[in-house]
Amino acid sequence: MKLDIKPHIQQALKEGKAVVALESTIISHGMPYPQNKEMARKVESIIENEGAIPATIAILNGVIKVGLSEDELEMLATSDAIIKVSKRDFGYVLSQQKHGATTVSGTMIVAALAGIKVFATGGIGGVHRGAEHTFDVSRDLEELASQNVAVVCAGAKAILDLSKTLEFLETKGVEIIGYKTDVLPAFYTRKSEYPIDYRLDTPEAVADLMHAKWHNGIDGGIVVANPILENDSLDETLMNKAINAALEEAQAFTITGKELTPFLLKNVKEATKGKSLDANLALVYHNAYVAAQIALAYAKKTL
Ligand code: PSU
Ligand code: MN
Repeated sequence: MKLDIKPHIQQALKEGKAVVALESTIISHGMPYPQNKEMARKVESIIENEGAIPATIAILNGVIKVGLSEDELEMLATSDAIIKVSKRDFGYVLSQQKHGATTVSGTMIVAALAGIKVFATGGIGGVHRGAEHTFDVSRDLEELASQNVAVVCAGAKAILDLSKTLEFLETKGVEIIGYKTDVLPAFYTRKSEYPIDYRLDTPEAVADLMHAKWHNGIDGGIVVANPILENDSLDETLMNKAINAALEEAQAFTITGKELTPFLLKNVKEATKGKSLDANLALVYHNAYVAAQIALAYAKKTL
C-alpha cells in the first residue's frame, strides 16, 4: 500500500520519535462545523506542545494521507462528499479517487502500516444495543483485535452496549487498561458500572506494557481507557435520557449501518443543547494529551 506520509512525520518515524495518530471520521462525521475544524487543529497543537508529532489520517483523492495540511483539514471539516471509511470502504474510495474520513478501524490500519503505535481519539465504536437482533458490531473491535496500536479513548459511549462490548473485546484478546481508573469510563461520564481488570497510573507503565506485549510477539491492540476530567463530565441521568431519546428516534427513522453512530451523536448534542459536544471536545483534548505522553514514554523505551 502506498501511503503519502508528510516528510517530517516520515523522518520522525525513521528516528523512532514519538508520533500520535489521529482519526478523521470524528472531524467529518462526528462533530458539526466549525467546532470540528477547531478540534482538528487543537488536538494537533496539544500533541505538539507535549513534544510529540501529530499525524491526522484520511484519504484524499484516493490517496492515503498521514499528516494533513490546514486546507485539507478545512475540507474534511466542511465538505459533504467525505465517505466514512472503515476497513470495508478502502478499495472503493482508493480506486474511485474519493475522499474518505477514517474511523478508528480505518485509522488503526493506516497507523499500523505507517509504524505509528499510539492513536488518540474520543471513543471507540463497539457492540450496539440490540446487536443480538441487528448484528451491529463496529469494525473497530476487529481492528483492535489485530493491529498493534494503543488507542487512547474515553471508553465507549452509552449509545452502545458496554457490557457486550467488553465481552467482545475479551473474546478478541484486546487488552484494556484503565488509565487512573478501576472501571470502564462511559465517555461523557467518568464511570460505568463495569470494572476493568488492570489499572495503570503513568505513561511509563503503559509504555512498558506495550513494549512487553509486542516485543514478546503477542499481537493486537490495546485500549487505554482515560476518563473525561471531572470538571468536564456530564450528569449521568441527563445523558441517559438524551441517549435513550436518540435511540428511539433512530429506531423510528430506521437509521442503521454506518449512519447510526453519526445520527445518535447529532441527536444527543441537540437534546443536551450542545453540552455533549463541549464534553466531547474536552475529552478528545485530554486523550491527545495523555496519548502524547505515552508516545514519548514508548519512544524512550524503544530508542
Ligand atoms: N464515537 C464517538 N465519536 C465518533 C465515533 C465514535 O464518540 O465520531 C466514530 C469513530 O470514528 C468510530 C466510528 O470509529 O464512529 C464508529 O462507527 P461505527 O459505529 O459505524 O462502526
Ligand atoms: Mn455498525
